[in-house]
Amino acid sequence: MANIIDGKAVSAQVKENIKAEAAELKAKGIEIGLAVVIVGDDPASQVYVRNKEKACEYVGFNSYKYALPAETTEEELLALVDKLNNDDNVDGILVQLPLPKHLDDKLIINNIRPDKDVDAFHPVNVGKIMIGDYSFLPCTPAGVMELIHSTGVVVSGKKCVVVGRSNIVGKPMAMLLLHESGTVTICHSKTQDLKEVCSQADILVAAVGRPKMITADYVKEGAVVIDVGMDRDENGKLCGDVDFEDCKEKAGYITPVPGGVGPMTIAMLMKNTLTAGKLHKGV
Ligand code: BQF
Repeated sequence: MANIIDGKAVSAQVKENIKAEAAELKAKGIEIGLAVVIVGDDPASQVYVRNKEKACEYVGFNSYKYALPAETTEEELLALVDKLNNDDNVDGILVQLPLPKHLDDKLIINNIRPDKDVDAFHPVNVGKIMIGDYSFLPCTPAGVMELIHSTGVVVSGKKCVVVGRSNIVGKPMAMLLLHESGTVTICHSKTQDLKEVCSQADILVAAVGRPKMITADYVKEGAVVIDVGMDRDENGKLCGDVDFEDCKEKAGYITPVPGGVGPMTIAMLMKNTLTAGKLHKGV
């Protein structure tokens, strides 16, 4: 039976440290603020935004929620982003993705001030990640790294396989593993012999968005298996990209869904917001 990586516990520890630091800053009169913008009424996005607000409240940040109707125009959204860019109470700006189809994610992100871009999606921050010179790490890959560290398994020299090549998870994930000297393979829908490639991995990160596609035959005995998926199974129940029940005996360490990567994403957002706040306030 693998060790189950408790993302809730690891994230609680991260948030505890941030809470202590936020309290110290508050004693010096410095408050940290995160603006969260949500457009439309996608139910999953609403849950995620709620999680972010709750985390802010827990660690002692001010959170400013902007819930805009689905019909919001590009001009209106850009005007809000501009206002937040220039608001000294706002250290971090997060525009919840995906946006409704008539709004261009890329255009909106490009207009967020890079030093307030706590998701690290702005091209300036993406570029900084490539060269290993960053203030913000993208929240989900950063959370995955923390979970890997929590196992005590060292990345250096290990075979790492990332399944999925999105700009939000797969690509930056591969880069962070590379920064720690992993030997990294990125797999995707055109990869041949995917099972064979995955089953060589000492560290396997699944971020494809296909429910339970990673079964035990994709997993090397004793591997670290990290599941970034937020999928629904045939009964509409939340599950990951990894078939947890099938893999849990073979893996050395494995994350559950829920309670694995998800809580870490939120904790890393709080970490980035603290970093942004300290930068802005010259701490
Ligand atoms: C948990 C996200 C896909 C697309 C856009 C805790 C979250 C999820 C799960 C959460 C996610 C996923 C977020 C759990 C934020 C992670 O207990 O397992 C927290 O709120 N997430 C997002 O903002 O946008 C997404 C996944």
